[in-house]
Amino acid sequence: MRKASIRRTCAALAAVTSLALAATACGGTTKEDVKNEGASAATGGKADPNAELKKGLTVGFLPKQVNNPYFTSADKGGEAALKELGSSYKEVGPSSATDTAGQVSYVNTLTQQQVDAMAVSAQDPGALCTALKQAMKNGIKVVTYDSDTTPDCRNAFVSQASAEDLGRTEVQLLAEQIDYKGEIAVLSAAQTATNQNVWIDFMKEELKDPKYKDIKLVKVAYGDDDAQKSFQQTQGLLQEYPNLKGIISPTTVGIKAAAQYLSGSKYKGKVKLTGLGTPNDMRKYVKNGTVEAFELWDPAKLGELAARTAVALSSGQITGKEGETFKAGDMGEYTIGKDGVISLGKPTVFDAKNIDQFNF
Ligand code: RAM
Repeated sequence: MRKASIRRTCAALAAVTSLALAATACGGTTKEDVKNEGASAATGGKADPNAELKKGLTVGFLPKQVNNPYFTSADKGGEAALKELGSSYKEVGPSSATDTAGQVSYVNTLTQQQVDAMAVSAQDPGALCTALKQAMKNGIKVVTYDSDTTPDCRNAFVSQASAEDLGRTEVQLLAEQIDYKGEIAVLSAAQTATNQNVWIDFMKEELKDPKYKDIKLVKVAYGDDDAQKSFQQTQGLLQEYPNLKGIISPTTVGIKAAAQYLSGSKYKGKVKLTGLGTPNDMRKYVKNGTVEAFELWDPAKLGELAARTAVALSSGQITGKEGETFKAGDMGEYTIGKDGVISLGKPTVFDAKNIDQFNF
């Protein structure tokens, strides 16, 4: 076995046992070695923009939820990019968006399997951090995509768009539809979801503008990215707030379930709904007058960029530091921003005029 691979095996052991035990079991690998390797993984060493892209890598995708069509599209984008780059793809993950312990054990599994990199959408950043740090100590590159952790728990975050833009524009879309007046609610995903929580904070910021003085956010409800729970939460919102004028649902599962409820109720077309949805899920509700406009990015492109970032990190082209640049194939050149964030670009607003041009 080559030295690097011995080190990786022993470091993987450290992920599942304790560092001290791994150091003993691995003889030549001391606690200090593991610590040093971890430190350079976390800070990333020095980037070589001209380094050749490595082939034959294995990149594990760990979405928030495997049976969510949004992640199916995203991860397929990652899979296609890895195939093109001559590397392997695997996907593991929980079927519920509130199985935080499950996500942690999937991180540990990928670490034990000694993947070269992992792309993770965090259900709960607090719960995942220790396991991700352990993965990085083992030399595994960690990319978060879709839903971030804190910057110290990953090498880079591939963000769908600016969180601020997403939060503010969802409020703007709804405000126009309700003539800047009335009670509104948010139907979110899981209470711990980093992405939804950041967007909701920016929604609240946007609502502070005096032009929204007649709009009142009455409740943030959580449907946990579960279709049935999201449907029931929508029903509950209308019962609790009979004067509700609009709902923002910043989750593809939530907005679809809310549209389904509204379209079969007396509120259809009267209570406005916007947020983040896929054109294929929402087409029917745009055509039947339940929904006027909503937005999203292309999830497959997000997955592709996560895969390309993982390979660039594993190849040493980037380390995750602000200002580093890399070529993401046909997607063009990306520059790493503050806190290791790489932003996909601007989201698209979908309405009756353009929705038929999109198929995802
Ligand atoms: C759901 C998930 C995902 C989010 C999209 C908009 O599929 O909560 O994290 O980015 O909606």
